[in-house]
Amino acid sequence: MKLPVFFLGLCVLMLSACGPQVQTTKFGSIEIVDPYVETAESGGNTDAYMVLKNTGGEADALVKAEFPDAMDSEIHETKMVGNVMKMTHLDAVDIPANGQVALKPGSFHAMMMGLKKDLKAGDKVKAILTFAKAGSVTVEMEVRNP
Ligand SMILES: [Cu+2]
Repeated sequence: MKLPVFFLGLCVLMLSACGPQVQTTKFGSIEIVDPYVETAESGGNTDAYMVLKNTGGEADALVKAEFPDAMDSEIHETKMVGNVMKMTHLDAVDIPANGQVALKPGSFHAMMMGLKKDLKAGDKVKAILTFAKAGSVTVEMEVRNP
């Protein structure tokens, strides 16, 4: 029976041809690239990730990430301390001039705390990102499976 293999091949082709475009929001000299959050249940917490690019000649910093769908939120960094993963609360994530910083699993993230609803793969959540110099911008983040 060769059919399943054929369908699998077809799916892979379709994914590569019609895969989602990387979402980029330009905001002054800041670019917010591919923002997403991980699926989670109402009442729980989840992490938001994105790449922040700075095309300007001055350093900036992400100082706040607010989510209407969460009771609270904080900027965190996950670090290995010995062989234990620890999260520390940060006041800001620096974005170097003409550089970029990645909020990604095992590193910087914005944490949505006390979700007001289930976040399922494919849903969108709003985030209000505040930068020290650029100010505040609202972006939509896609919900993805971890
Ligand atoms: Cu965290």
